[in-house]
Amino acid sequence: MPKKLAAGNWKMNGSSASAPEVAALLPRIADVSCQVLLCPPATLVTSMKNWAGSSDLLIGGQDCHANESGAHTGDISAAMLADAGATHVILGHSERRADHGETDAMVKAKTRAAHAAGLVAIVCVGETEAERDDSRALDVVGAQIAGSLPDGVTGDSTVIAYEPVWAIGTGRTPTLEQIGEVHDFLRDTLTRQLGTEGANLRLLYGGSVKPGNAAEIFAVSNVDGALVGGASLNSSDFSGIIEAL
Ligand code: G2H
Repeated sequence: MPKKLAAGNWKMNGSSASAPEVAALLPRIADVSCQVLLCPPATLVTSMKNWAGSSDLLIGGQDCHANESGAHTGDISAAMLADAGATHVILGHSERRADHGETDAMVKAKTRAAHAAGLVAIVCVGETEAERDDSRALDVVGAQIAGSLPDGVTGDSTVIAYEPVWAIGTGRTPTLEQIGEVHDFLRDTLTRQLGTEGANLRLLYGGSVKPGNAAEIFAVSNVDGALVGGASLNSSDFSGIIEAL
């Protein structure tokens, strides 16, 4: 199993004025045993790489195009992210699926492109509130996993983030039992499909993770880290989460 992972998703936030916030994070992550990753907007990937200096802070993108290059105005490729200093990319976040109509097939193509560029793909899955109320959470994430992962996935190349859509940015989190049920299901499914590599894939929980709930979430079986949105924008909140991992 690769190291546990604390990943921050800055979404559409941050600017050159964010440098001091990143600088404040660096001493807090100097001695932690997990990997720490920040995914700023693409405009900040290279700057953040420079702000990280010789620290262990990893930098990632929030999306990439499935093609390597070409006539795709406004898009960026996985190779461009790697060239800018990224080692990871978030793919299939529910905000991309909702705002840009991303399907499982599109996420699969993007994941393949990320792997080809040497990036670790963080593939997001999660049910809506209506799907959970309808007792379909496991069916939905199972179908997303089946449709979004290309052949050849390994524990080093891919991370799965379970993010129930109704918990994202809302301050609401599932019960620990609900998180455990989905993560155990994901582990069983992936191990059945991929053998040892499925057992080695890191499973992150995402959705309103805060310093106050991180420790209890990280104690749930098969939770190997977190994908953190709002709380990753503040170095003190994010380091509080990292220190709980
Ligand atoms: C879920 C999460 C980060 P937040 O989107 O990906 O955001 O922690 O703000 O709920």
